[in-house]
Parts: sequence; C-alpha cells; structure tokens
Amino acid sequence: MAKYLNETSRTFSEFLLIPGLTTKECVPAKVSLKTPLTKYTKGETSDIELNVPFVSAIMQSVSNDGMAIALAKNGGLSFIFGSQSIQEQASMISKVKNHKSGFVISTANLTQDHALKDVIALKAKTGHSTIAITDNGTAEGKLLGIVTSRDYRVGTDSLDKKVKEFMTPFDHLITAKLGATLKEANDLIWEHKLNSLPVIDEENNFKFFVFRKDYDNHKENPLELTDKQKKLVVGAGINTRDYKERVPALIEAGADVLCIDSSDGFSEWQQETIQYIKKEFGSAVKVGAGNVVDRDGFLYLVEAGADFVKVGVGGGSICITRETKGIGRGQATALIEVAAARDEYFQQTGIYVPICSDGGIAQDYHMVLALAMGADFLMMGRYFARFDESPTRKLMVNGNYVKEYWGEGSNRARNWERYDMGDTDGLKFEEGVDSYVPYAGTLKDNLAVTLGKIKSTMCSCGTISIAELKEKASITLVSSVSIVEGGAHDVIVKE
Ligand code: RVP
Repeated sequence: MAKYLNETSRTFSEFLLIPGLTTKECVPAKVSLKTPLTKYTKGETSDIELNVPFVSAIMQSVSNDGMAIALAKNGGLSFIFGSQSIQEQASMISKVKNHKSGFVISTANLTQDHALKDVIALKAKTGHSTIAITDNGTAEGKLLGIVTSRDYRVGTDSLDKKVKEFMTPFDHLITAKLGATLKEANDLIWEHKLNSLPVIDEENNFKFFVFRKDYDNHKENPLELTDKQKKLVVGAGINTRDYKERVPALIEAGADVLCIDSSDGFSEWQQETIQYIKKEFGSAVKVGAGNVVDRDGFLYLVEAGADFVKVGVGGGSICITRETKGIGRGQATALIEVAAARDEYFQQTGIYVPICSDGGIAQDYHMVLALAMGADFLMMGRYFARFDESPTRKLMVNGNYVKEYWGEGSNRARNWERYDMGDTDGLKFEEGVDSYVPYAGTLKDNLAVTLGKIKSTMCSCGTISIAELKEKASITLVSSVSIVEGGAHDVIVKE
C-alpha cells in the first residue's frame, strides 16, 4: 500500500515570524550573513563561506560569467549553467577567474567603417556610451580609436558619417600596457582627466577598459567573495551524463565548486557521479547534489558524498514539474524536514552538510523564512533574472521594461540532461515555461534593499547571525484570512 504523509505540504507564504526580544546589540549594522557553502566537521569551518547567503540558479537565463562576476563582487556566488558545450562553460569560468576588478572586457565595439547610426544603435542596445574601435570590430582586435558621446552631435551630424571621421584616433589616446595594476591605471585616469582608459598589449591589441567610475565601485565592495589568490569565487553546474569530460575541464578552468543540476536528484545517477568525482579528484573538489524534498533523499546524497544538498522540486517560478509529472512538495515543508535531517546527521556524525533552498522565493521576506527554517543558503532564478547582469534581453512589453526568463525544462533551453531518467536522449515533454520578469535595475542596488530587509527582520527576531536565527526563530502558520490582514486593507490606497 502507498505511504501517505498526513502533513499538508506548505509554502513560504503560509508562515510568518514572531518578533523576539530586540536587544540594543541587535542592529542591522552588526548582522552577519556569512554562511557555509560546503560540508565541514564540528569545530572546523567550511572551506567556502558565502558572505551573502545567495547563489544564482544554474540556468541559461540567469548565470553566465557576467552574473557570476557581479554576484561574487557582492558576496554571493553563481553556478554557471551547464546546458552548453563543455568549452563554452569552461571559458565562462575562466573569464570569472581571470576577471581583474576594474579591468572590463568591452561589450561595445565597432570598426572605423561603421557609421554614426551604428554607434547610436549600439549605444541603445548595450547602454554603453564608450565604444572601442578595432580593426575587426571585436574586443580582441587591434585598437584604432574610441568613440564617446562627446565625439558626435545627434541631430546635427549625418547618420551616415563614418566612425573614422569622428572617433578619437589611436595616436591621440592615452593607453595603459597590459600588466599595469589597477592603481597605475587609475593614476593615468586621474592625471589625464579621462573617463576611460584602454589597456593594450605589445601589438596594440585591445584588452580592457578601465573606467573612472569602476574604481569607486570596487572600493565599495567589502563583501567581495574571493579565493586565496584574491580571484572571484565561482561555481558550475554539471549533469550525470558527461561528467567524466566536463568536470576535468571545469576544474582546469578554475571552478571552485560544482553542483549536479537535476529536477529530481534522488537517483543512482547522482550517487555514481559524486563517487566518481570524489575518487578521481579527491575531497578538494567540492560537489553539491539534488534536488530532494525529504529526509531519505537528503541522507542518500550525503552518504554518496555530497558537499551540500539542494532542496526543492517543482517550486521554481518557471517550473511546471508538479503539473506535468505530479511530483514535488511545498517548499517550506520540504525544507523543514530536510533541515531536521541535516541537524540529526550533524549530531550523530559531527559532519555538517549545508542545505540550499532552491526555487519558489517570491518575496524578500520568504528569504528570511527559508533561513529561519534551516536553509544555509538560497538558490534563486527569478530574483536574479530581473537584473541588468542577467544574460537575457531587456525588452519593452506593454509599456514596461521586462527581461526574458526561461526554465531549463522548457523547449527553449533544451536541457534534456537535467530531466534525464537514464534512457533515450531528448526532451520528451516540457517541465518549464518561457517567460518575462519585470526589469529591476542593477544587482548591487536591488541586493542592498533585499539585504537591508533581511537584516531588519533578523533584528526584529533578536538575532544577528544566520545560526542564531535558525536556533531562536519562532514561526507561525497563518490562515488565509490573516494573509489578507497582512496587506493594506479596508482603506482606499492612493495611486
Ligand atoms: P525561481 O527562483 O523560483 O525562479 O526558481 C529557480 C529554480 O527553478 C532553479 O534553481 C531550478 O531549481 C528550477 N528550475 C529551473 N528550470 C526549471 C524548469 O524549467 N522547470 N526549474
């Protein structure tokens, strides 16, 4: 006979936190959001600790090198999506590892034979007003000049005017040589009153821009997540099919942590993958696994050697797994059960295996609830997809700016390995949708607001660390009627 779980499967919106005593010590400035990413033994600390408990989802529409750089600079970590060729994924990883703060690979480049109309179109598309002019129109070509908005007059100059007629040519440019430090580059910027400084190699090949504004930004990133060599920390998604080829390439490229990406991780495929990685590469190579929604799934992956376990099936904003396959569990219920299993395992063995709540965070307050319920960190897709740094197009739809966001189980992603049940290749049916999310601006600005809310809630609960929150939080279920009470009600809200 089938086993019935009598407890209703619940989601974050059905819970609230009860305020605890806020002492004078409990102020947002004192709150630490540091949290372990990978397993550790009692009395020790995790080899990788996040400064902010967020990781970006292993998705084409969320986590590329650009997102990874932005998130690591702000204390979190991205898992670069694995549903691309091994070479492309490894190249994204090495771009993050080789990223030198303040040295930017230009994404707005043209040749000198382009016209003013191309400059205007590129500026509108990328939002960048400084354009590198190279012999082949790429970020790697020989530098011939630069164009900024000070070089042309829209409405006066002909749109067909060639770039070579109005660019600042190479011999009028101040440049830095490859190998210059950020300090040296900035000294040049200040000395010559520049807004941007191109960096070139011995053959005048263009390498980077250093922008005046970035130096200030860099100084403002106290939470930056770096490794021992001061390089940004980055993760990578893998699958249970091509791991024997993919994993060595990702490690070679510098990935700090791997994560098996699957909608249903309670499988022998994952066990085999983890065991292979640990046997071939040893415990220094960190690998997370999942997703699971109960104690049995968690313990199975832990016994297999997982360094962390992801929790959540079917709760993702773009996910229709529950509708198509009838599997899943309310995210809060799943998390509460797995967190209890994690704590029990820690008590018995002295090994702490962090858990990640993946998917279904729709409000900022859900994040604090997830942490209070036992998550060590959160994986989010929709949240990050809304920002400038996500890899997708920004469009105007019905008068509002939106960004594209599609699931890995959608036809658009064609990530059949994520949904593979071990037989014939190919995506048989969709488990995700292709959608838009409201555009929200930069990651840094939005994160500051979100973290401000989290810290404030933690202070209301009388806690200044995630560990303390987990221990002290008092959580209540809410009725559907009291949810109405929680919003503005019985008033006419002004527009
Ligand atoms: P959300 O943050 O709610 O947008 O959810 C993101 C999560 O959804 C991902 O981390 C992943 O676990 C899951 N996902 C990704 N693609 C799909 C799908 O197509 N069904 N689901």
